Amino acid sequence: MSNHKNGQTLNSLEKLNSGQVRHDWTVAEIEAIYNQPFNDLLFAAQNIHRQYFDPNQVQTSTLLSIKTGACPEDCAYCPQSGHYNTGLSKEQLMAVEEVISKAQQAKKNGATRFCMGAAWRSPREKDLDVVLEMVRQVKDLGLETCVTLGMLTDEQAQKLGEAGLDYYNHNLDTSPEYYQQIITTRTYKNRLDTLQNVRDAGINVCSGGIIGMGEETSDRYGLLQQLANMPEHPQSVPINMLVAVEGTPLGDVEKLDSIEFVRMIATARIMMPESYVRLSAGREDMNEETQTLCYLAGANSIFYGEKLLTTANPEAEADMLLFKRLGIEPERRGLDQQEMDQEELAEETPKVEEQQPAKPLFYDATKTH
Ligand code: SAM
Ligand code: DTB
Ligand code: SF4
Repeated sequence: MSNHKNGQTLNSLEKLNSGQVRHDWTVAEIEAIYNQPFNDLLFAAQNIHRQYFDPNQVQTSTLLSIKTGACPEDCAYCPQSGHYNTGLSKEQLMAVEEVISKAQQAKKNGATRFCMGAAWRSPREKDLDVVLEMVRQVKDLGLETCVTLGMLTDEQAQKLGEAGLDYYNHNLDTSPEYYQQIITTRTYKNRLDTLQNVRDAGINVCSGGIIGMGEETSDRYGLLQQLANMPEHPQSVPINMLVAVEGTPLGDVEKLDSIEFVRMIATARIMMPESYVRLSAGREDMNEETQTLCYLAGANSIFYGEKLLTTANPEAEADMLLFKRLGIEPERRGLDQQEMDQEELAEETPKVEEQQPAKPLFYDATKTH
């Protein structure tokens, strides 16, 4: 039996768990969803997930850091901030050809989206021109494109939209209240303005946050409230578990309880039923059972490939092996129709060796060899 004390509580929780697309969530409602008994929470999240998505498909994105380190911002979690000494070697903006060759590799490994990240406060015009070319050429490979470049002006967002960018990643990271403890070099409002510019340019929004930064649970509710009460839910919601990097102010923060992480995923799924919820950074430190619970809780997107931006991610092979054990298929939606047709044809056409007469299953002792 669940611990619902009376019919009233049950009814209101049932309503909250119903999978309605809403933009007026209160903190009390989010708290009630997040803290309900774990089995009830996962059941509700999985139910909603099934109303909106194929429960056995997960979208796969590969990340590449196209410009690494020496960032002027002071984000307390980030190994790339120039304010902290994390021993990271800095790299200038990569050449277009190099990025394209990495994208081709990612596609060969089965990713459908290629995300390019730059350690900038905001892009300079001449750098943006190079990124625009990367976006065009990655798109030409038949991959979905995503970039994360820091703050954008209206004009910069428009240019990215015109280049055909599919997603822009810009995280709110935490609640407005906890934000000041994490970043002082730009405001929460700056972030919301960039997201507005991205939306206005017709680009899909990828926005989420990080948990395990020493925040209160109320900060997690606050983050979810900000995300879900936007005029449109972000099409993609990355939930990162802090990767604690030595040398950053959060380098020795206490590790988050994995059940709390799963609760966060499930609550995001319930509040933003149409959005892809991405099980993002932190998987390297998560066992397979926790990741499995995240999929059950409605996570349906991952970063795929052995590296995030500067830190480790599980090997692609290990992810595929877990998918196989779980009967999960990588989503193919990001591919263009022609490629999906080709894949289908390849599946339908038996390979030459499959057309040979079947070998006898047993050794036939009546025959002389
Ligand atoms: N500089 C750009 C910006 O901050 O918007 C783009 C790159 S930045 C690395 C992208 C996101 O990565 C951050 O907003 C943060 O949410 C996430 N991130 C960075 N370091 C992380 C860490 N150590 N653990 C988890 N997530 C992290
Ligand atoms: C997001 O939400 N997580 C990704 C991506 N968006 C750009 C980045 C994770 C970075 C983890 C630390 C690192 O590898 O540097
Ligand atoms: Fe710079 Fe982005 Fe890292 Fe902040 S999160 S320090 S803006 S690279």
